[in-house]
Amino acid sequence: MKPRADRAAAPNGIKIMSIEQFIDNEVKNNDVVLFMKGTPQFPMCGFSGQVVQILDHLGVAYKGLNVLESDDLRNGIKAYSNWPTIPQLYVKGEFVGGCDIVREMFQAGELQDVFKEKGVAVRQVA
Ligand SMILES: N[C@@H](CCC(=O)N[C@@H](CS)C(=O)NCC(=O)O)C(=O)O
Repeated sequence: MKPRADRAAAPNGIKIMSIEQFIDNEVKNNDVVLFMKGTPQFPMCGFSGQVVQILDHLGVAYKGLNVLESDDLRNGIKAYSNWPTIPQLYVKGEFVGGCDIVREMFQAGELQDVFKEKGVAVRQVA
């Protein structure tokens, strides 16, 4: 773990955001968030890449967060969701699932329904 010089230097009363708070902010302030390995432009794992392909195919705007950049984020999102693996898809603050769930929902047309029900714009409802 990196030394937390920022924490030591923080004046009294100023709280450094915990990883849980960071994740909470991200999933509540962005309609669609994908916790993934790599980036939407350059996925670093086939499972993350599959979810990227599905979201891109549907034309959904989403924020990708790369867990490979932070062990805190990698472990934090597993604890936050109580789900052991990456990728993890959140829609409007709710955990949808990992790669297998997202793929199966997409194939059944259920993922498209989730976006529709939650008012998230999709370019194409296949
Ligand atoms: N069956 C999983 C596949 C994803 C998976 O197995 N991810 C592994 C390898 S990328 C993982 O996150 N392992 C824990 C880790 O790397 O921190 C799903 O549906 O999402």
